[in-house]
Amino acid sequence: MKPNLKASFAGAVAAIALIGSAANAAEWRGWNIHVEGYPNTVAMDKFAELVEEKTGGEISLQMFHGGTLGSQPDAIEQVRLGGLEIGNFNLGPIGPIAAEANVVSLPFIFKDVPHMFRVLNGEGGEMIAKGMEAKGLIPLAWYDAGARSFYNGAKPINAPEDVAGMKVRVMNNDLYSGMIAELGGNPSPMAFAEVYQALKTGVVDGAENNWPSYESTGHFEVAGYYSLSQHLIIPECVCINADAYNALSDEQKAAVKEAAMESAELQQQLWAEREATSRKMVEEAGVVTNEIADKGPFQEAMVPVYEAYLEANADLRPLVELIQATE
Ligand code: GTR
Repeated sequence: MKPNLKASFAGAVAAIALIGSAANAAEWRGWNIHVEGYPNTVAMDKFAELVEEKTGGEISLQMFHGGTLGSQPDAIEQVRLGGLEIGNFNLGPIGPIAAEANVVSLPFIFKDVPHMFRVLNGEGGEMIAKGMEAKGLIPLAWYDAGARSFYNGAKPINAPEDVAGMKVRVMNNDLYSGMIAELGGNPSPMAFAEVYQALKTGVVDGAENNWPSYESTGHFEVAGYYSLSQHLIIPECVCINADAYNALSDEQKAAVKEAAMESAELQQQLWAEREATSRKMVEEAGVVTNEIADKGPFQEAMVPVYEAYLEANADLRPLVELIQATE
C-alpha cells in the first residue's frame, strides 16, 4: 500500500508543535511550611494562579504546603540546587548560606516592620538580594513575618535573667544560638515541625515566634506565657532557583516578578489581619501576654552577637550601618 504522505507529514508537524510547546512550558514545584488559611499559604496560592495567568499558561506552579516536602533548611537547599523551583522562605535559615541575608537576623536591627520594609525596598534590599543570588536564590518579593517574641510555659519574661537557664528552641542559625546564650539560656536549634512536641514533653522550655505562628502551630496550648520582646523582625521571601529564573524570556521574567509582587501585597494585607486575630484568639484561650517595660538590657546583651557577626563579615559593616542609619 502506498503510504499517505500528506497524512504522515501533518502528523509530524503536529508532533513537532507538541515538542515545541513542551520545551517552552515549565512546570514548577513550590515549598511552603504553613497550614491552609495562613496568610503565606493563601498568598503563595495566589502567586501560583498569577504566574499561570500572566505567562498565558507557559509556566505552571504546583504549591506544596505544610512543609510536606521537607524542613525549611532542606527546602532552601532544594531550591538552591534546582530540585524545587520556588519557596516561601524566612530569611533566618538563609542567613547561614548568604552572609548578607544574615544581617536581618541580628537581634533588634530593625526598629519595626515599616523600618524593615524601607530597608528592603532600598539599597540594603539590593545588597541582600545580590548576596542571595550569588548562592543560587533570587528573592522575587518580600513577605511580612511581623516581630518574634519569647514564649514559655512557666513565667512571664521581663529581663534577660528570666531567660537564664531556660532551654529555648531557635531556628537553625548560629546568630540565634548566640542570642540565647548571651541571655544566659540554652539554645536548642530545631525544625519548626518538632517544636510542639518538644514544648509539650519538656525537651525545651520555650521558643520564640510571631503571633500567627504561635497560634497556628498550637504552641500557645503548651506554652502559655507570651512576652513581647520583639527581638527579631525577619522578612520572608518568595524565592526562585536562579537558573530557572535566568532561563526565562524577558516577558516571562516580568510576569513572574509581577505575580510575586502582587502576591506580596496580598500577603502583607492578610498578615496585618492575622496578627490581630491570632493574638485575640490565643488571649481568649488563656494566654498571658506581657509587655516588656525596658528592652534595654536585652539589647545591651546583644553586643557580642553583633561583634561576632562583624568579625566574621568585616565587609558587611557598611550594610549594618546603612540599616542603622535608615530612618
Ligand atoms: C515562622 C516562619 C517560618 C519558620 C518558622 C520557624 O514564623 O514563617 O518560615 O521560619 O517561623 O520558627 O521555624
